Amino acid sequence: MLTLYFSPGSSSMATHIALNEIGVPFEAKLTALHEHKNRAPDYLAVNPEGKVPTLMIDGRPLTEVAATLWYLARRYPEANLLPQYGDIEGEARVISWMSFIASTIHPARRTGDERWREVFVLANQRLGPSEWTVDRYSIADIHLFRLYWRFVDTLHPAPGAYPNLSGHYDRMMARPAVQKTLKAEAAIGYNLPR
Ligand SMILES: N[C@@H](CCC(=O)N[C@@H](CS)C(=O)NCC(=O)O)C(=O)O
Repeated sequence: MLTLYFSPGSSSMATHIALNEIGVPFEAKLTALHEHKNRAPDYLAVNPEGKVPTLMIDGRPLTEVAATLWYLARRYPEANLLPQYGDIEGEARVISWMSFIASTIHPARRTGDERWREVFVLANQRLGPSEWTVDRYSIADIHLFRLYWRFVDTLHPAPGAYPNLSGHYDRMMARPAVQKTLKAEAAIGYNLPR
């Protein structure tokens, strides 16, 4: 049994998209950040760091977006959320992107808008004209999309400022699993800090 602790529009959106891509049944537990539910004792017992997402796997907590995505992609290979099985270099490129996203892109928002814009210049260059981050659609695209979605929604970059990311965003938005996730989370309400 899978349970996702989530707060709309936050990092947990990436895991939520992956669950919808796979189509596996899961329980969604709202852990609203604006209500500080992530600091409640019952949630701290699940994840002492008080961050979302946490994915419970038969009662065992798995934290960190990248790990939850990797777990889902590996457990449900039929969803094709990783490069071809056995493509070691392809898998390493997925890890490279997700490490870059988690360690460079994600913390940038807290540093300030200038740094936030700067990391997406890097991501735009890194993506280049490719359709997806690594060969075919993968969990790295889901991870990247969640953060770029947040950036677009907050800073509204000028059209053409990040042409490669903008194309990637459009391709992501065209995916039924992304639409399903955005609709479900918007219906609850984003309520995210600036
Ligand atoms: N390194 C974590 C970061 C998760 C994270 O920062 N989550 C934020 C929401 S986007 C959170 O839960 N913040 C609440 C808090 O820090 O109190 C991951 O990749 O999962």
